[in-house]
Amino acid sequence: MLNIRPMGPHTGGEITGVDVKQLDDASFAPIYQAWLQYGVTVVRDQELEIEDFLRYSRRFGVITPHPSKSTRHPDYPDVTMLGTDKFRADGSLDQAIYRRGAEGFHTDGAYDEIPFKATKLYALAVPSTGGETYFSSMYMAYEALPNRLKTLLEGRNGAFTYGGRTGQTALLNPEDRQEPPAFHPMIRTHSETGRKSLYFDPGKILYIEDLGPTQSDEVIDELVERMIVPDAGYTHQWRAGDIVIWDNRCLVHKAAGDYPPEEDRIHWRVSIKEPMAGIV
Ligand SMILES: O=C(O)CCC(=O)C(=O)O
Ligand SMILES: [Fe+2]
Repeated sequence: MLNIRPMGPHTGGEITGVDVKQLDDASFAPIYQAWLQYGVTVVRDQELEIEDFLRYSRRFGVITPHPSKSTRHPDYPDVTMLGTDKFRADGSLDQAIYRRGAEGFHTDGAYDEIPFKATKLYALAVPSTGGETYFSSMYMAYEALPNRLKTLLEGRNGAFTYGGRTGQTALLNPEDRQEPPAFHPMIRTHSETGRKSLYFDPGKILYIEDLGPTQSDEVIDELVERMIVPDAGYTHQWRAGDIVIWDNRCLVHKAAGDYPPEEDRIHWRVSIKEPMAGIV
């Protein structure tokens, strides 16, 4: 029987007693609602083929191939492989693969004009220790901002690129490294919940529009300090067969990146967007 329970004080929900391959619309509805409520949910104990994973993922939106072409699944370009090929031919560890997503809290896809609504992972192999994923609510980060910052950021866009101010683009092909920035409101109203959140990614933001470079950098530094607030988090401990999906519109996340490198930690991943206005 379908069971949904909270995993953290505000963020994170666990769904058990379901086979996502056999879900009709009526049974999917509470799962989607729980996802909107908790921001990140895990469905445990799933046995999926890649087509099952894609089919279930399409219930959440439009799957979009990730710009990192070198880590796409060879037969399914919509699927990114996480954690495979992490050793180079000479035996050295490729840190860009091993520590992917571990550099800091971030939201996926902010460099795109239509940023990612959701990211979904399916765990094929998990290490015996470490390798967690951390999440934190940006609704709560927004609510905790001083009024001075709420006022300053309201109606103002941030400029975002894949490599941000440090220009780290190791996983992109050279021809894909020079994309123009995408602009998004720093205070974002969620299209489904109507709640306001802070939309911020320290690794991808270049500047905040209409502030001079000095003030822009100062505000970015302050937001780094303020983006993670007490009780807003959830730490996911992976089990093989977990499907985890998070809402990039109102959550940031980060991989722990600290598992024993000789062990496997392998996921399929899809990036999911909202349908474009006018296209059903
Ligand atoms: O591997 C993880 O735990 C998360 C990696 C990440 O940031 C992502 O897939 O977007
Ligand atoms: Fe990520």
